[in-house]
Amino acid sequence: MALGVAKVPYQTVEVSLKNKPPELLAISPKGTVPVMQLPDGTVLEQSLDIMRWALTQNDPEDWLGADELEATNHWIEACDLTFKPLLDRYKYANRHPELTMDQHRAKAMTAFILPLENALQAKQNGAYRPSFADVSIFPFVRQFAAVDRAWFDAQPLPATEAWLSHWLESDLFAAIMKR
Ligand SMILES: N[C@@H](CCC(=O)N[C@@H](CS)C(=O)NCC(=O)O)C(=O)O
Repeated sequence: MALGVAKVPYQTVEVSLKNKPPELLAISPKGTVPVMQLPDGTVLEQSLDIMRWALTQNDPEDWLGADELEATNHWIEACDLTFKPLLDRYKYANRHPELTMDQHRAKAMTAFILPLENALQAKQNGAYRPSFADVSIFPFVRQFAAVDRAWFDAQPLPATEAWLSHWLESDLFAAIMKR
């Protein structure tokens, strides 16, 4: 989405993660995706680096908004370090039998989703401007919601649900999420 909003031309190469092509491993031995190679050969190995690079080329909607950097970093870090591991345990609960699926989900709710709901509710009363953090985080909240959509929809999370719908229904998401 950052590449899309920045209107940077790029090519995507789909790879099988079960059979990683040598061309991928040659430029990025860690073997995770996404990886971006620039025309000068520079390799960006983290999605956040790809986003930052794209928006440094062109940031028409001011997603990098320097004034909000601290809050942005807080949310991205909380998503990466706290929420993502809990999300994976909830998604693949059978691989993490130390807790039940519901218990994994409850931990993710307390640690991340409820604080996010509070932050989004507070923002609705002030000036709310979509930023880098929103786009970094909503794909993971989308995954969380999708594990048990009926359960998620029944939760009192009005701001989170509106925020998620906003991104999922955006033209930008439709343009990049080609199935
Ligand atoms: N921190 C990395 C995470 C990359 C990552 O874990 N990608 C997953 C797919 S979403 C992957 O490539 N998994 C394959 C593997 O680990 O073998 C980033 O943001 O780019």
